[in-house]
Amino acid sequence: MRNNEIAMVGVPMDLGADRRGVDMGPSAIRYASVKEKLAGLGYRVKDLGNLVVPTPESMDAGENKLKYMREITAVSRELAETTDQVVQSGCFPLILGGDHSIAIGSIAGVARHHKRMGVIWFDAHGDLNTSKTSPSGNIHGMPLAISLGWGHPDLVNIGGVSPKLRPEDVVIIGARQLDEGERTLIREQGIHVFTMHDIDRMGMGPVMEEALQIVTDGTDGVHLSLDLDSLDPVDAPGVGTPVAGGITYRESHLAMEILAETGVLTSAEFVEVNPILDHGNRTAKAAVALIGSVFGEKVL
Ligand code: 6HN
Ligand code: MN
Ligand code: MN
Ligand code: MN
Repeated sequence: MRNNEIAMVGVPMDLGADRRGVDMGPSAIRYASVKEKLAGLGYRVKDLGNLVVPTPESMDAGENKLKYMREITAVSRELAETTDQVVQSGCFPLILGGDHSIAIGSIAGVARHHKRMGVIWFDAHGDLNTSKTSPSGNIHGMPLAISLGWGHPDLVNIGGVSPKLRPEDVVIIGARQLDEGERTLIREQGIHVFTMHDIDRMGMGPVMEEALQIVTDGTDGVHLSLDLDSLDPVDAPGVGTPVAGGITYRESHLAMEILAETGVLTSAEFVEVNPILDHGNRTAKAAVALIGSVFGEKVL
């Protein structure tokens, strides 16, 4: 990052998920004062505004196994160009979602600047489905698989080369709801997953230490993709696919604080904030607090 500069881009995407409202995530995060938070930490923040995403009601979902693939492909291409340019300009890309399908584009763009990139994926889910294994046909359940090169050619080839990531460079943290096909893939490909069970047993500190070792081993950049549904629904109720028994408020902050201390991150996104399902913008506030921690906010 040059001169402590962050470029923020909102992606009001809800075509990848079943429930409307996540398109308002970027607004809710801005309303929760993300820019002020970062400015207070000494960063210069450029808000690039939102990308344009078509409205689902104005379109046909298309193929049932890959809903809105055409539109998601178009937005992902644009987002890949945007994150690519942000990195080129020397700024740190901070992407605000939007449903998790936006990770396809953000990763495609930033990956151009790395020979090998690690990814830390906080999520209740695996997001490792393909059209063959998906129970829903929703593309927000597929972005990690797509970045690893598994999925429809139009999606995996966004931004040029595929795959963007290697399985051994990816860590999923907070998983507690995986589909059968995802479990098979995780086993076959040896993807590192720290489930809630692992977090309970080991504690978040040791989990993060192991995770960091994995994503930095042989890589030259690390992307953080944080789905707010990785947190417990008590602390982040405003998400489309909540799953009980998640990461606590403090555990999530500890994880971000450890990331801040190591300084390895080269890009980040915060996704799946759904203000319609939220209570008093609590989830967007949690996202902004986490953004503060990952950019170095300290108590003392
Ligand atoms: N997310 N595994 C389920 C599916 O439909 O593929 C849920 C996916 C949720 C995706 O929360 O980003
Ligand atoms: Mn997700
Ligand atoms: Mn999720
Ligand atoms: Mn490795």
